[in-house]
Amino acid sequence: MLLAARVVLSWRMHVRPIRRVLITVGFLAATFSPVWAQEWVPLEKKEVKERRSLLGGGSQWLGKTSGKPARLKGLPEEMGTKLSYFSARIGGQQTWLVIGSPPAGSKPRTSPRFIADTDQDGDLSDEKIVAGRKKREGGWLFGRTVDHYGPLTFKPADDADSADVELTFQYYGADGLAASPAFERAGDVTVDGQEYHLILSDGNADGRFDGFYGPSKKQSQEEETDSKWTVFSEFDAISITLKDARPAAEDAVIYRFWDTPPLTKTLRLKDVYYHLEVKPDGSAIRLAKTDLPVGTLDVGCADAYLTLFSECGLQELQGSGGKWRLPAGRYVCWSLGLRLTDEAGVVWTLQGSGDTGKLGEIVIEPDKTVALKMGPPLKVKTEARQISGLFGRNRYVSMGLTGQAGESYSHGAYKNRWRLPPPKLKILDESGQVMANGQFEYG
Ligand SMILES: [Ca+2]
Ligand SMILES: [Ca+2]
Repeated sequence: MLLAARVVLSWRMHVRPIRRVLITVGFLAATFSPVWAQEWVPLEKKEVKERRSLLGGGSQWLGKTSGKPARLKGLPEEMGTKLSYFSARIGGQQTWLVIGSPPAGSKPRTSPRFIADTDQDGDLSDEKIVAGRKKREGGWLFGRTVDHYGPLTFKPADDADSADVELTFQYYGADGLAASPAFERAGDVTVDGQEYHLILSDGNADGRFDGFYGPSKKQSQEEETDSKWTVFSEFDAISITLKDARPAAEDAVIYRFWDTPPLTKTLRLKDVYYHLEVKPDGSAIRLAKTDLPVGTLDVGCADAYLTLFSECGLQELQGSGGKWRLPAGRYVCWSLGLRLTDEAGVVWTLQGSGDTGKLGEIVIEPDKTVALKMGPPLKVKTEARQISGLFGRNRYVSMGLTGQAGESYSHGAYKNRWRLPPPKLKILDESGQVMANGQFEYG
């Protein structure tokens, strides 16, 4: 008995120093965790030579303004008489840009002249006219030739401390004008033994690189993909690819959906989340492994697929019985649909057609399950309209498919990659006799 007590006592005396050593080792490990998680990785300023896609790399699409804006003055006469006016948000200020005619007597394929209010004072008499050059974009087969201008540096006349915003412009004729960052920040970062190539773009044209994306109510309520897209020009963008991967390699782009998704505070690489810190001038980035509180989204439909955006980046969800573990936070649904592979290996797809219903905005809470049933049974809603035309009165029947969460689907299913012919329509009388036959058309 005495011996046992002595043994216990001596063990206790030993365990204390051991614990102290363990605590010290733990503290050291926390201080000297892997270099990639702690060190700032420098990013070099690089000229954007070729835009990867039409709206990639943080380009802003600028719509034409009808007529001359009242507040704009000092337009040089050499700009010609055929003028198109555009406005862009540069450094948070509305800024005017004008496309004119090509110089008089110039060769047929000469770019029209361009002028921009680079000091943002509403006066163009203090600005230089810019000559453009023709540039091929998007390859020879599917690409097109655009008029390219810049780089031009924008800085407000009344704020000498604000950051320079350097942009190039691409004129697509009647289709409009795009403003793109002239420079980006690029570098390589090694995470868990894998080297990645990383590019930051000043997507919201304010001369800074730390404009992180946050899902907005406005974006979740937009039904059209184009309108959802415009929200992204309010934030900066990031591109992350496996270093030295062949461009065609499928897994080279981390986010397959887009080559330049919006910059988010957290990023997922190989199912591990990393917190991102960016120097405002884009000169360095720091990644640190992070544990996020997670919850569950359950859409109660094994064939569903969803593309969601949150502060943790893009989530492309499919499989696992329609149940996914996600970091807690607010998500905006970008697109959805149903996909099923039959016994013959044929993939059937029914794409969502814009209205995401209750799935438009999803809030995931830690350790909780959000149940939002989507998919079948689908409700078919037909709407008949009578339109009087030249050849008498016609009845038009439109059809909509709605799932359990109120999400709408396009009524043409895809068999593998091919869209099937639109469904047929029969109008029956009370006794089941066919009164009329019709065929839906995609519109
Ligand atoms: Ca000016
Ligand atoms: Ca920015």
